[in-house]
Amino acid sequence: MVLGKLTWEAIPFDEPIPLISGVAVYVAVLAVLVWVVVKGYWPYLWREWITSVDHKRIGIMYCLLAAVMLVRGFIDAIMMRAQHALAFHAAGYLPASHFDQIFSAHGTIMIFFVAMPFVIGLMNFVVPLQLGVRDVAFPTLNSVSFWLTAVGVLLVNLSLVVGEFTRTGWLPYPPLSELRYSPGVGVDYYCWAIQISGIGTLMTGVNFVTTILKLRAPGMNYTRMPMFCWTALASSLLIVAAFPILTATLAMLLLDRYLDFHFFTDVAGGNSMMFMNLIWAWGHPEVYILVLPAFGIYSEVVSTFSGKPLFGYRSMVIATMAICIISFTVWLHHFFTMGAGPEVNAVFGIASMIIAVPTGVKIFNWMFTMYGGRVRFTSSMLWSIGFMVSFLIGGLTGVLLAVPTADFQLHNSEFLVAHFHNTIIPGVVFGVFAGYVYWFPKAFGFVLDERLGKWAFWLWVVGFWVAWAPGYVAGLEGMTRRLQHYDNPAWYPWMLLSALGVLIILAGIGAQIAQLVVSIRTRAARRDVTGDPWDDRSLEWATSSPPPVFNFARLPDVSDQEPYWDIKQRAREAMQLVTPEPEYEPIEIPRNSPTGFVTALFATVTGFALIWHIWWLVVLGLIGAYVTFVVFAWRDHTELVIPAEEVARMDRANREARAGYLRELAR
Ligand code: HEM
Ligand SMILES: [Cu+2]
Repeated sequence: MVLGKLTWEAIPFDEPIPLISGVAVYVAVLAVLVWVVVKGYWPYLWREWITSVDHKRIGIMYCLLAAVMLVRGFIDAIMMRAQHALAFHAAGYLPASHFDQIFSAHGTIMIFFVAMPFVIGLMNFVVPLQLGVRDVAFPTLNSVSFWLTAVGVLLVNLSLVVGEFTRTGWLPYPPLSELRYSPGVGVDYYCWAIQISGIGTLMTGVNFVTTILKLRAPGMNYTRMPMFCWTALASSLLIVAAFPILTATLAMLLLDRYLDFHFFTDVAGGNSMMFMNLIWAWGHPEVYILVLPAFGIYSEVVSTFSGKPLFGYRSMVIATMAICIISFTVWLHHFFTMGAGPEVNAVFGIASMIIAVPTGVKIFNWMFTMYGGRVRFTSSMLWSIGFMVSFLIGGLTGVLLAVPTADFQLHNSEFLVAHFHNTIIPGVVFGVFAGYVYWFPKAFGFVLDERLGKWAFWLWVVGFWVAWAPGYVAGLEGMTRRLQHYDNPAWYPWMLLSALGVLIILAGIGAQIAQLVVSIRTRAARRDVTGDPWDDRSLEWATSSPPPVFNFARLPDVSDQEPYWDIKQRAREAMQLVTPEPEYEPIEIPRNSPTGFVTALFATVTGFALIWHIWWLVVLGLIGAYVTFVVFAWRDHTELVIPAEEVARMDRANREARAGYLRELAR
């Protein structure tokens, strides 16, 4: 009674694979924590990272979280494709109940805890720097957002060891997800993890809309904003508009499960198709929440490494905002088979195809940016080119699926699964990888190893195609998705080939890990003292690497679209190496705050207690969260002020280091 539904039976002793792997992960995490404490790093971690409200630090933590979860989600993928390779005329090695949890966990983790935090992490790190400002609009809220995302991650991983994860797929469709058919805690783990992290994401959206609309360097009007900021704005607007729908929909499902409501039950007046409509009213915009910022990254990278301004800046902005709106008008293509009739299906089919138009505009813009430029094939440029070629095919198969008659055949097949991996891996994952190698020197002050970076790229692209081209074929041959085993000999060779592809991707991830390790060990030789390792064009490169807490000693004056290129140009022309020293003023920055971390602790307790129906603990958790909120709201400390002399000292060091570089340029 005291512990609600929680008993010893919650520990899956009869399913050794998740139990052992889960325990291993937790032991590893604990070992790292003990090591941190023993070595005396805890105060540093606490002061510089955990309680940090600096957008750069928060951005880096988001990316780290995403990278770790990418490995976790990828292990799930290996397990699924291994099962598909073994389970022809056989049971394979994964029992059905475990296989179901794996594809559900893989999808959930990859979308919510890899793609989202990676994109949001890069937005966090880059946007304020590109806008030429000191931080986001609400720095402490930003930290709360991050920590709530971490709670979601924690809960999903906890389900490995205590209880179970959902078996309903990455979106918990009723009636299967209703209490009657899913009586365990799996769906509850899913729902509370997504509810808690979803609140964090919504606050991120609010934060970035406010930041981009209200905080920009003097002179940076909308037509001078870098493309990445535009796409971050579009993505944040979509978050603000779409995430409340997700939260409300899952809240209704939770009401069904906890309080016997009948929103989606198919009895007592409920309607499960209502869930499909609502969840995809969030779900399709979600696709663009992820991919638009990736398009922004490609825009920055392609322009930098072609040595030219972005071709068709205005058409790019218009295309981005058009996608932003059209993405809300296509949700029904996820369930053409619902039976809404040919007219409705035709409308949504055509709307879905229309989205391909602005996307096509973008592809042409990137190609024209490269055309006639001096293209440097660095690894971030390779990711961008690999994206253009691969994404084109993913987009085209999407247009195919948007034809309702074709979709009646292909929906829920491996063809569909191949299609969306074909958009999300080259579209989003390659994008964040491009951003990672591109902005890494800005974050850490040294450049990543390019040779291993190129290895990683080639292994990933080849692996991607070997893993997913077979999916298209198997799907056309009638293989449905989420199959734990099968008897059709036509599919078998394709599943073997796909498993080989997954191994090649594994080698690609290995190359990325090696790249990071090697680069850290040889960092002294890879130092970037110029702050501008790629001969770049936008403002984040105008400050040192890594940037000081306050980003810019004086906010830059912006007079056109490529302010930093301008500064360098003027230096070249006037042979004027260093601008006269500005008058330094004291800079106020927000103080560190444990609010985010403490809120997350209480959110974890509350979430866990809700999942297991431990009501007294729910009450305690909520009171704790409320008290945290009140304490933060009543704080009366002043912000931290960095005195002018200190600013001057830091900035002079930076100017000195760059002077040599500018002198080179002026030659
Ligand atoms: C890195 C390489 C990846 C591989 C090899 C892979 C493999 C797979 C496989 C085998 C399935 C199940 C197919 C089936 O139903 O038969 C799957 C499902 C899925 N994957 Fe991936 N995946 C990868 C990356 C990603 C990424 C990056 C994302 C998203 C950001 C993602 C999102 C999903 C989703 C949403 C599902 C559907 C889960 C469900 O059925 O509910 N995957 N993936
Ligand atoms: Cu869609």
